[in-house]
Amino acid sequence: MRVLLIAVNQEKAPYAVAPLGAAQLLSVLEAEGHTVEFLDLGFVTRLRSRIREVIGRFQPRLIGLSIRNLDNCQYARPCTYHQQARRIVDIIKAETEAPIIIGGGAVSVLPGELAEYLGVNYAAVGEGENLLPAFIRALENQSNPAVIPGLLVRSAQGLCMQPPSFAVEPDRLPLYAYDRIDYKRYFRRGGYIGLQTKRGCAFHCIYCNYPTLEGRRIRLRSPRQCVDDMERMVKDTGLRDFFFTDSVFNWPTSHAMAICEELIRRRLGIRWVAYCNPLDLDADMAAAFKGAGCVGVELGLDAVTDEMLRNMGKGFTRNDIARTYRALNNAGLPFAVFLLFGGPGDSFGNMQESQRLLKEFGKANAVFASLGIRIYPDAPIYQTALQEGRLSVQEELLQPVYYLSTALEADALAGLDRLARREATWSTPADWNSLIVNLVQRFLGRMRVIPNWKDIEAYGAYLRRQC
Ligand code: B12
Ligand code: SF4
Repeated sequence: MRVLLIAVNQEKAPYAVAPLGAAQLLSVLEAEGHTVEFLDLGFVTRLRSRIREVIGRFQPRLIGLSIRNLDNCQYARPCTYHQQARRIVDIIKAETEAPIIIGGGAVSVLPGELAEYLGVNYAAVGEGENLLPAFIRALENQSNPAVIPGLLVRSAQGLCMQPPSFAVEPDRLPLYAYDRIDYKRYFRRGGYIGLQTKRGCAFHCIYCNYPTLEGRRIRLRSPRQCVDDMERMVKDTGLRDFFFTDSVFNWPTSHAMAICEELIRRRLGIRWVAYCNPLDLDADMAAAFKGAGCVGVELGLDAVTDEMLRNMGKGFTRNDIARTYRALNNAGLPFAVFLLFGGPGDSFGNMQESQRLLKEFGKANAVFASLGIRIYPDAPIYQTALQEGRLSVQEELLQPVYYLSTALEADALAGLDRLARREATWSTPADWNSLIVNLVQRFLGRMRVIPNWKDIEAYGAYLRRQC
């Protein structure tokens, strides 16, 4: 079948992120013998004419839209992106009657709401590698698609959906179609080559919707296969900077260590960054990371005190954080810490204590502190918010709703900003949203200074005076 895959651009989204999911589906569909045209709207300015031109020339029988983001998840300055997706759907509908199926991170989070808002009849929840070929078969055979796991069907009778199966085995997947992504352009905007080494996350953070996106069962792509993929992409593109897009790269530990060993053995000269968890990030792992080309670790701590770590369901303690600080500093690995204040039981006193503790643990290159938890229907915090009467079941979550502990409701943002001003490495949404910081980030991206947060201390204080 002739399938047009469109990766919806997020004009105002932070960072330039290549459409990994859509490119993965492209390679799967081509392997099954379909003819696929790929349109990444990431850098397209004249949307209407570009979409019209492609549809006119290619005459697709099916259009798949990959929608990554709902919004920027920032309580301080919320910005929603679904309006852009609607504009694109309207342009498509004016050109063709081919069925439209939507998928991607944003769709998995709120499939019914997005299908209604966009006026499309098919939405995919979770991974698309089995779902999309099955959907095409159903269209070709004129059979009922409503039985396909993970597919939401919208009809005159309402919405009906089968739960997703999360049955994809990463090792069986062909490498995603990196050659159809204009990576050089993404690199000029500070981007990386993305690579996923596994699916699933076994942790239970109270605000997290990742189980809806990838499931809980951890499914690995073998270390050898991952490094084969990297080697191939380096050879073909000449680019060497990677971002491991796993929710937690260093878990399971043995998998992360095996990838490092393979990278060390092959000496590919690769630089990489990954999200990590402090649970098992000790001296041995830090040394392996360093040897394998890691240039930055992004630590998703959210909280620091044991009480708030427990309340947020993080599964590690402040002692684990202290050990990871020591290990990363001793290995000379740059790292950034991500904090998320405002969870159940949080208070200004806890924010101050968190800052004191982190200082005691040592030095991080950057600390990104934000406030307010975006509520998603499948995350445990949704139930807490309902029980506490902060949300009603009818609440429209396409417009972001944030959880904020009662003790932090008044003046919390200003309080966080004041706290951040005490440390040159700390920043808050007030900094990230400033024009000058964004210009500096763009410049660093263009110069390929990665990760762009590693020298924040050097210019952070100066930038603050300008903001
Ligand atoms: C890695 C990551 C990042 C990295 C990306 C690094 C890189 N170079 O790629 C960084 C740190 C830069 C980042 C930034 C942001 N991110 Co992010 N990120 C992720 C993460 C963990 C993985 C994304 C990924 O690559 N997955 C691997 C690919 C293969 O999967 P996929 O794209 O989802 O595609 C699969 C399915 O969705 C489906 N599918 C996709 N398209 C289609 C289309 C059709 C037709 C069908 C049928 C199926 C389908 O099939 C694909 C294959 O199985 C996800 C969470 C998650 N676990 O998914 C969040 C996630 C995508 N991010 C999110 C957000 C919010 C952001 C930011 C806005 C955060 C911020 N304020 O800075 C920015 C936006 C950046 C941008 N320009 O888009 C949200 C988006 C939803 C939402 N809440 O709006 C997610 C889902 C996390 C969450 N909490 O909900 N992110
Ligand atoms: S926040 Fe990260 S570690 Fe926690 S459940 Fe979600 S993906 Fe897993």
